Amino acid sequence: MHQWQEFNQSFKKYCIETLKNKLSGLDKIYEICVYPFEVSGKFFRPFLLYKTAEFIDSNKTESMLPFCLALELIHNYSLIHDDLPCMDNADFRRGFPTVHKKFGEAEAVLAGDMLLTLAFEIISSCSGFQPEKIVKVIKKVSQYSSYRYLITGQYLDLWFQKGIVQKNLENIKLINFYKTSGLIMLAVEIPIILLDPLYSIKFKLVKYGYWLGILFQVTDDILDNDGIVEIVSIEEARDIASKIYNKIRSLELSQDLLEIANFVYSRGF
Ligand code: GRG
Repeated sequence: MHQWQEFNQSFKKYCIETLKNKLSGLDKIYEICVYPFEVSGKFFRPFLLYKTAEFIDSNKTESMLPFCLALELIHNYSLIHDDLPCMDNADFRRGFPTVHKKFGEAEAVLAGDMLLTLAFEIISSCSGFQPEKIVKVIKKVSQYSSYRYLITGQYLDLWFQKGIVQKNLENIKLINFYKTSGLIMLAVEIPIILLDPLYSIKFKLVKYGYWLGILFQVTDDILDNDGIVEIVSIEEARDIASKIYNKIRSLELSQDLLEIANFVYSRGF
């Protein structure tokens, strides 16, 4: 998607500039914290947030950038911590050494802590919205990044790996949902809170975020040949992906939001 590439170019600059400002005078800390943004990923969640906001109110997209950044900060924190030796013990991410491989384990723990907390400072500093709405966003981001989804998902995954949680399809689906969907649902639900669309639109968008999060993880597992694909065949996983994709299509949202779903879906084929 051409628009996505354009967004990514300017958004990457925005992320790096903001980190530079926030961490000015802390050169070594900045070097560590900015590294995941220099070797950046797809910026899927920020782009989704931006496009959801555009669908609701095309005049409000620029005011969404701090929220896009906050989501990407939280996403990167979760990846840095997930890669640690005590978790997934990964040496590479996005084709580059992981943060702990490049800078050390304690440094990586602290960088993750820095990005997570910075996300909340950035959200709470947003002017231009009613304070009640900002508080609502902070509450939702806190819940989805912790006990509701992200951290609970990580606990379940840890216990799944240790054999404490049973290895079956239901549990894999649950773990995937918790680990992946929280931030994707936030990308859709933050603009809903801030821009207050009509109830009928809101209802469809919430469903879109829910199904897109699940689709994202199913096709990620197909790509990586793990997760759900350890329990069901690739064909069955693709069948699950197709059913979810059809649910998203039937929502009849905008062409742009459908194209995002197309991107996610087609990764699995
Ligand atoms: C709080 C330590 C901790 C973990 C929370 C998010 C998470 C749980 C673990 C990270 C690893 C993982 C399998 C996450 C699932 C979500 C996922 C598929 C992440 C990759 O997202 P992409 O493809 O990555 O958007 P890029 O590199 O493009 O940013």
